[in-house]
Amino acid sequence: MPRYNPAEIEPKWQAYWDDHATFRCPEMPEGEKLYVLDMFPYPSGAGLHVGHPEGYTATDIVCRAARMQGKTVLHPMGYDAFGLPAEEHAIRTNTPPRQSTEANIENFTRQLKMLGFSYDWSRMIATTDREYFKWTQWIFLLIYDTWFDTDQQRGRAIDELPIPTEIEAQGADAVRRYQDSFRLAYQADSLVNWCSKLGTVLANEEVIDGRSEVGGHPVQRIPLRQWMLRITAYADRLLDDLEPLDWPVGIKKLQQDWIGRSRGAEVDFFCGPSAQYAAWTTQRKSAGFPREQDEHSLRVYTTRPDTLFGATYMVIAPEHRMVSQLTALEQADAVKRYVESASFKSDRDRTEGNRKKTGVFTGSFAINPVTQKPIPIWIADYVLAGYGTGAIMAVPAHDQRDFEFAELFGLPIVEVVRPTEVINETEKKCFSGEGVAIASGRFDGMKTSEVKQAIAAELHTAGLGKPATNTKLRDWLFSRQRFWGEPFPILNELDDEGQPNGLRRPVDLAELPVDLPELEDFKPHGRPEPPLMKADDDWLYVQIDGKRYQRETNTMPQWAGSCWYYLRYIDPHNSEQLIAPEKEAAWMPVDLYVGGAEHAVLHLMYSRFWHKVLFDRGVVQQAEPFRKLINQGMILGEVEYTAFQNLTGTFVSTAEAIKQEDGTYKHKSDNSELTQVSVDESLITKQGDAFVLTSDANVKIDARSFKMSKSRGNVVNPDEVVQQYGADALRLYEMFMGPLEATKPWSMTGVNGVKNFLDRLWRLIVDERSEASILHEQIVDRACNADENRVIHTAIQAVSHDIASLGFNTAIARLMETVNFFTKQTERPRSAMETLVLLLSPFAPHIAEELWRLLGHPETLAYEPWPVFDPDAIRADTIEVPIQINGKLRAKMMIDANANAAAMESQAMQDVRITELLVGKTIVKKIIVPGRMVNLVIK
Ligand code: ANZ
Repeated sequence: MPRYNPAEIEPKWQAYWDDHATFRCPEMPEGEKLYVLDMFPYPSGAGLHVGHPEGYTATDIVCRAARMQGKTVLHPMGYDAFGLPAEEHAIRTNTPPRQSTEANIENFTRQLKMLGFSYDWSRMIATTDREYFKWTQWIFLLIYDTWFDTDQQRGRAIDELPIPTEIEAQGADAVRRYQDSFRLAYQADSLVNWCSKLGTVLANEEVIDGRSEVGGHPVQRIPLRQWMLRITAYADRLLDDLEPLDWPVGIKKLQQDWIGRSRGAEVDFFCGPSAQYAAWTTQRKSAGFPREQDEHSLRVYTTRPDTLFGATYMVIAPEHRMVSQLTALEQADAVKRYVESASFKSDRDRTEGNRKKTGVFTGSFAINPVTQKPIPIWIADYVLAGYGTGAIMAVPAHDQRDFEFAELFGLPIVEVVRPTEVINETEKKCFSGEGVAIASGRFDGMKTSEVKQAIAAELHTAGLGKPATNTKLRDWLFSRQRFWGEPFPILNELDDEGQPNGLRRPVDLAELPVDLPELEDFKPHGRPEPPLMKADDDWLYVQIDGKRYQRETNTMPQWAGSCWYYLRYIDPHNSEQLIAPEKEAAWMPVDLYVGGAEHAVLHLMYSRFWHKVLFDRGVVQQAEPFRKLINQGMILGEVEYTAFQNLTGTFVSTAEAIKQEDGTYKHKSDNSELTQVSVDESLITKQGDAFVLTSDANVKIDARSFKMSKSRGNVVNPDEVVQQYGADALRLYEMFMGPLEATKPWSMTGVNGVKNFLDRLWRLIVDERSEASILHEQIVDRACNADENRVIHTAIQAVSHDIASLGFNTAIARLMETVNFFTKQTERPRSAMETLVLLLSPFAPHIAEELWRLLGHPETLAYEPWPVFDPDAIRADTIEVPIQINGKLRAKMMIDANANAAAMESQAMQDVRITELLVGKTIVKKIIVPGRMVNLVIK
C-alpha cells in the first residue's frame, strides 16, 4: 500500500462508519446539542452536482468538529423527491414515477456516502415516503382547521371562530360555508398560469417571460378553482420575526421586499348613473364605508390619498370583475381584444418599468369625490388584479407609471404636490416625492403627511374611504394539476346528481395517508382538470354515512414536503405523532442551515409560515425554525480563455474585433475576418490581473467562467473527480476554493493541488518505501520542543477559530503551512502528528482516520477530544538584541521578541553598562529597530 491511495482508504472507512453506526445520533441530546441542516436535494436523474458537496462539506466540517468538542450533533439528510422531472419521465416512458424516484434516491445516497459525509443515515427521509407525506397531509388538515384571529394575531382552531347569529340562524351548511371562508386553507377562483402543453397550472416563479420554466411553452392566465393558503394573514409576523434571526442581511431584505408591506387607504369612486350620485353620497354619509364595494362604486387602493385632487383618470386591471359592467357598447370589441392579449402576459412582463404602456378606454366615467369632476375609467395591464383592489386612481403628475400612460394617451396631468427641495430634471416632469399641496382647495400649503391624514379623515367621515394596508405577498396558490405530488386529504361532497356541492370534509386522521392511486397512463390530457381524475372509481369515490364524496384530485406543490422536513428528522420513525414534543423541545431550532441563495425567498418564507401555524396550534414550541442561515456561493465552470484569430491563425485581442450585423467579427483596422477561439491555458501568461499570450504580450486573453450547464459542456461530475483524486481531495478543494459564500470558478488544477497536499501529509507520517504501511522513521516519541509546540498550537488556534466562523479556506491554508513546517524537520514528534491529523479530520476524514490508525489508535477518531489550544505555547520567546552607542556594541539584553520600540528603549536605559556611559552626555538620536537592535547617538 504505502503510497496514498484514496481509492483503497475511502471505501474502507465509509464501510467502517456504516458498520459501526459511527454517526448515529441519540434520540435526545446528551449535553449541548447542535442541529446542523443541509437543504436536502431533489434527486434528479443527473445525480449529484459539484455544487451540492460545497454546502454539504461545510456543514460536515462543523459537525465533525462539534462532535470532537463534545456536542451531540444532529446531522441528517433526505430527499425532496416529488416534482416535475420524475413526472415527465413517467409520461415519456409510461413507468410509475416512484420507480425512477427510488432509483435516483439510491444513486444520490451512493454519491453522498462516497463523499464521506457524517450523516445519521438512519434518519433519512424522502418526501415521497408514505410515512412522510402522511404527516404532510396531517399538517395540511391542521392548516385547514385553522383561522387567523387578527386581534390576537394568531391562528386558532376553526371551532373557536365566533359565528354571527344571522349565519347561525341559516343552519349548519351556512355555518360550514362561513367557516370555510375563514380557513387558512381555502378554495378560490384564482387567476392561474395555465400551460396547456404541460397540462398544468404553474406558479408565477415557474413562468419566465410568459413561458414555462420547464420546456419553455406558452403560458396563459385563466381563472380556476384552486387551493390557497392564507399566508398573507401572517405577513406582519413573518416581517417582524425576521429581525432577531442570524441571517445574511441580503436574505432578510429579500424577504422584506417580497412581503412588501405598504400603508394607505381604500377609496370608493362613484361610477353609476349620474342621476343617482346625490342619493349615493347621502346614503354613504349615513351608512359609512361598506365592507364590500356596492354596485355603483369602484374601489381603489392608494398610498397617496393626498394626491386625490390630481386624480385625472382611473384604471382597472384587465381581469377586474367590473370590466364588462363598465364597458360601453362602442368599446366592447376593443376591450375584448385588449383583455385577451393581456391574459398572455405574466405579472413581471406587465410591471417591468421599461415596457411601453398599453390600455383601452372603457367608455365609462367615475366621479372624483373631491373635485366632483367626471374622470374616464381605463383598462390597462400595468394595474395588477391581485394587488390592492385591482383598480387605481391615476395621478399622472406624481406617479411615473401614470405619467407615462397619460402622456401616451393624452390624458390630463394636474400637479398637486410642489417639492420643497431642489429636484432633478426627470422629477420636474413627474414628482413622486413629498412636498406641499397645491391646486388642492382648502389643503393648499399643507405638508404631504398632513394632507394624507386630513383627506383620509374626510373620506372616512363621508363614508368614502378607510385606512388600509397591503402586502405584495399574495396568498399561496397551493394546488397543482399533476399526479406526482401529495394528494389533498379532502373529500368533496356530491349532490344527488353526482356534482360537487361546494361542501367539503377532511379525511379522518386515522385514514391518513391518502395514497396516490395507481394510474394506467400518465399522459396529461391537456385540460386544467387534474390527472388524478383518471383514477379508478374505487379511489375517486367514497361513501360515508350515506353521503357520496369525490376525492380532491389536485395535488400539493413541491414546496409542501420541504416546509417541515427539518422537524421530521428529529423523530423520523414516530408513527403516532408528527414529532414528540420533548424531542422537538430538545433539538429545535436548527442551529445552522446551509443552502443555495435561490431558496432565499420561497422555501424559507413557506416553511416559516407553516412553522408559525404549527407554533400557534401547539405542535412546536418556538416561533422560528432556523436560527442561523448561510448561503453557499455558486460554483461556476472552469475559466474559459478566449481571443480572436484571423484566417492565417494569428491571435488578436477581443478589443480589436468588431461585431458585424450578421454576427460575424472583423478586425477593426484591417477589416480582416476574425473568429472567436478558445485559447489553451499553456499558451497564456498572467500579467498583473490580466492574461496575455506568452508568445505575444500584446494579445490580451479574455478569461471568464460560466454557470455549469449541460449545453455549455462545462459540468463537473463529482463521480469522476472522486475516481481521479479521491473524496478527501474533492472536499478539501471545494473548501479551499474561497469563502463559502463567494461565487467561484472550478479548476481541476486546483483539485490536483490539494491532492498533492494530501500526498505530502501522507509522506510526512507514512514510510512510502516499505511494503507494509508503517510509520515514517522520522516519527519520534518525544515531547514537542518550543518551536514545534508553537507551530502546532498556532494551528489549533487558527483552525478552531476558522471552523467556528466558517472560514474554511483559511483553516486549510494553515494546515498546509503546518505540514510544510514538519516536512522540513528531521524529527516529527508523534504527538504533533496526532494533533495535525485530528485538526485535519473534519476536512479530509478518510485519510485522517487511516493515519490515526497507523499512529496506533484502533478506534475511530470521530469522538476524539478536539485538541486544546495552549496560549502559553505561542507566547513569543525572548531574544537577545545588541545595544550600541554611536554604532559600537556596548551591551546585549534579553527581550520579548514582540517588544516594541518603547519597551526596548526603556529596558536599554536600565542597563547599568549603558547608564554609566551616558553620565554627562546628551542623547541626540535614538535608532531602535524592534526585534533587532538599539543604537544611541550621544554627544
Ligand atoms: C394614487 C397615487 C398617487 C399612487 C401617487 C402612487 C403615487 P405600493 O407602495 O407598492 O403599495 N396601485 C394600487 N393598486 C395597484 C395595482 N393593483 N396595480 C398597480 N398599481 C397599483 O403602491 C401603491 C400604489 O400603487 C397606489 O398608490 C396606486 O397608485 C398603485 F402620486 O394611488 B397610488
